[in-house]
Amino acid sequence: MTDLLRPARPVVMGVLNVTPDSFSDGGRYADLDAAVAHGVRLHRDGADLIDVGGESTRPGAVRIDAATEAARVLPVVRALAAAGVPMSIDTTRATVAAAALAAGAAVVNDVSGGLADPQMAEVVAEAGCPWILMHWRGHSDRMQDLAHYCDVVGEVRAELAARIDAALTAGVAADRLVVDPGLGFAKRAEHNWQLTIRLPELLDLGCPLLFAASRKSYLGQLLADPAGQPRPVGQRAAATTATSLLAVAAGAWGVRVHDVRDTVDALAVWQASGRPRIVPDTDDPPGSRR
Ligand code: PMM
Repeated sequence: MTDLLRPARPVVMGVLNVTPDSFSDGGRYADLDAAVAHGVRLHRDGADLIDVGGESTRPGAVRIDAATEAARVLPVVRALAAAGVPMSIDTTRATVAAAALAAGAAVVNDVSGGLADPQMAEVVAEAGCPWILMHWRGHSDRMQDLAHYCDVVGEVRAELAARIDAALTAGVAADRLVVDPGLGFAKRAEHNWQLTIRLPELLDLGCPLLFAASRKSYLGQLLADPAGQPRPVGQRAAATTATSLLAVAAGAWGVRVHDVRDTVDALAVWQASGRPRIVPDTDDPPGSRR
């Protein structure tokens, strides 16, 4: 999987939630055939990885047990593996990750950055697979109470650095790690925008960075109607593509999106135009904020 972490072009992860209650696609792919067909479609649209998740992480979501989560994701992972579709498993549980890796997933996408389950590092170290460490402060039922920062970028950066150190201490190889600022997870809209604007400060942690803004509520707020009603979830694709492109142009390794085709098309335009970079608006020399 070395190529995946050093790709010739930005990586696109397509979201496949096999949950009844995810904020954007909850309930649509709870049926096995529908889930597999959607995963195959996203792969054909150009997704490098299909991110299969069985537990909703929308704000306020109540946890399900590990057996329920495994029963949702494993048949889908098996079927997509048989169809030759590369996958990540979106889970915070070591048992689910291990079973999904055995069933054909290639990457662990852990929204808790290894905090929710102390066994996760061991599973990843043994598998030798890439591990996406997202910035996280607590489970979804209470995460919005944890959205308090003096300097959101500095604090997210420091907390991600601690997760990188913990992973290395547990024996995970440095070249297996990907970081993610965790947009919307214990973050309000202003926090998400700060993390977007100051992405280079997270990039100089030295790991590939995944940016996952797709259809999130801060984009709905940005596009609210004159009465203040947020733009509905299904009508946030253009804003998602724009923010994904900004992140890639700033140096992100990859993006996690629902609307794969739009994203792949936008990245093709960016590549054809010479991959223009966004220069951060700062006088600090690279690495000086470590
Ligand atoms: N967001 C969601 C789920 N999984 N994984 C990573 N690495 N980063 C994220 O921001 C992230 C994630 C929640 O969104 P969804 O309901 O659309 O899957």
